[in-house]
Amino acid sequence: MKKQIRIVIDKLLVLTIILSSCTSFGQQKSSQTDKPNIVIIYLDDLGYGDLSAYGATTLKTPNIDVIANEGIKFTNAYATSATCTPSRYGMLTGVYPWRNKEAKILPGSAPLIIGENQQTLPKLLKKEGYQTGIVGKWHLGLGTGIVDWNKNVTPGPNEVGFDESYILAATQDRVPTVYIKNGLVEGLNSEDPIFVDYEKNFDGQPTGLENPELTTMKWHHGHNGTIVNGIPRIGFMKGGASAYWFDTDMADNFLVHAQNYVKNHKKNPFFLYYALNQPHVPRTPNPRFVGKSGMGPRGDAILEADWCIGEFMKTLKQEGVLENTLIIFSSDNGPVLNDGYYDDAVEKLGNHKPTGKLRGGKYSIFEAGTRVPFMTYWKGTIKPAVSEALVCQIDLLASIAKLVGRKAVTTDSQDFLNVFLGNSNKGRNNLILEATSRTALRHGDWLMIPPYKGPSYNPEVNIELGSSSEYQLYNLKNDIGQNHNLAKENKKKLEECIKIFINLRGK
Ligand code: NG6
Ligand code: CA
Repeated sequence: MKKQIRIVIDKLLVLTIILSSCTSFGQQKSSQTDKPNIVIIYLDDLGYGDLSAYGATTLKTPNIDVIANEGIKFTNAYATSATCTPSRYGMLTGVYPWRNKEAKILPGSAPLIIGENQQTLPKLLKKEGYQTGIVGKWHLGLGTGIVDWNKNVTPGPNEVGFDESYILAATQDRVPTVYIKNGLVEGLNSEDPIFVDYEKNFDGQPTGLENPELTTMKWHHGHNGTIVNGIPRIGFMKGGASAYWFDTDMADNFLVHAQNYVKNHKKNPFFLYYALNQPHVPRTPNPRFVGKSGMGPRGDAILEADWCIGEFMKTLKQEGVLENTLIIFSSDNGPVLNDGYYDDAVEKLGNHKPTGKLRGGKYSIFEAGTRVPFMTYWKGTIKPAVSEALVCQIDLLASIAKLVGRKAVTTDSQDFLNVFLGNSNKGRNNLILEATSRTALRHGDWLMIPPYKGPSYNPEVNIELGSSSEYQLYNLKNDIGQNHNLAKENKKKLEECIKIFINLRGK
């Protein structure tokens, strides 16, 4: 009798295993045929050399490394620009930012620079039935000119394709220092309205310039306006105290919102743009991370971001959508150490090289301005690889359109879905790069920078900007550090690059 029961139990077990493997086969199949969820994880000012997967040794980023090592790690991938606003504009619209003269670092009071009729990545996905959300840094302008922050702030992300938005308006170092949820300042008390001004201060409001004794973080350049949480900001603000964010829990707050977005939308395809605040200034890691990198707040903020991403990935797994989600990881521009506050980023750097082997940094037309970590990850669909293909964040629009069965009408964005999924290594032939209104051409292995007036070096941030009165031509295959200007030696290649550049730039 006992033996018979044993046999029945064994049979049931075998049946369960067969059934469960059928289900997982079914899921596997549907993950490739159904519309996958799409998540863009975007960091702010993370450099090419800041991740252990990209060669950092003193900073360890195990969670981001999983995306790099189990997905495709791109080594020749670019943001469209060396600063935030233009990069984000390029990625979300698929249009080169230098085509829009408003696409430059914006104050927190600037109007929205994406046209309400303009094509955007989330709009395109909505047409295919996607739910769309943004959590984190926006920095593409809000409203049409004069914003009343006490009313619905519109147009904004919700008017250019996002069903749901939970954002910081500009940057963590700019006013207003509040979260905005679907156009409304979160936690605002109508008896204490909020006002923002970028030209002049409000009477009696302390500033970093006049009241340094009230600051806990000291400003180095800029950043001497209204003080919030001891941190002097860019711009002036009064009122709205109940709505102010706590800088040290910003990362946790965005993480929870990103996790909740997944939990609340997992039943149907979703697109989530998770735009983290780290490691942009002011670097305010939660006390849990303070001192963990030995590199001061910049290193600690990167470790905090790595933890957030690990937690976010756990949520995707726990909610059962990891195998049906394409994750794209990147950064909006290259690294900077001192970006306006004394925060030990320079003093405690040690041997760490945020730019890796690249020259320049944030704001620079040299490589470190725009060449950034970039990975694609889709568990069960993308095979681990390293790709040297030349690609740009601007190509996500056309490539994602292809993924969901649409054809994007676009001049600048190119479809490299096969490259992003690891089925091809053939990327772009040409790419125009931008840094603070200057442009350069990447052509194959070559990088050509036309002559530019203006300083070649910014002493405040200690970064070479890449401007020179002469043409510069570098062969990045042999000279990734851009040490040998071949413009005089290789006139033929220079002429070829100038022609292509003029053709693409249209002047
Ligand atoms: C600069 C700020 C810098 C940073 C940057 C925007 C000064 C002196 N410097 O103007 O601190 O906020 O703008 O960074 O104010 S970005 O990553 O959003 O482009
Ligand atoms: Ca940035």
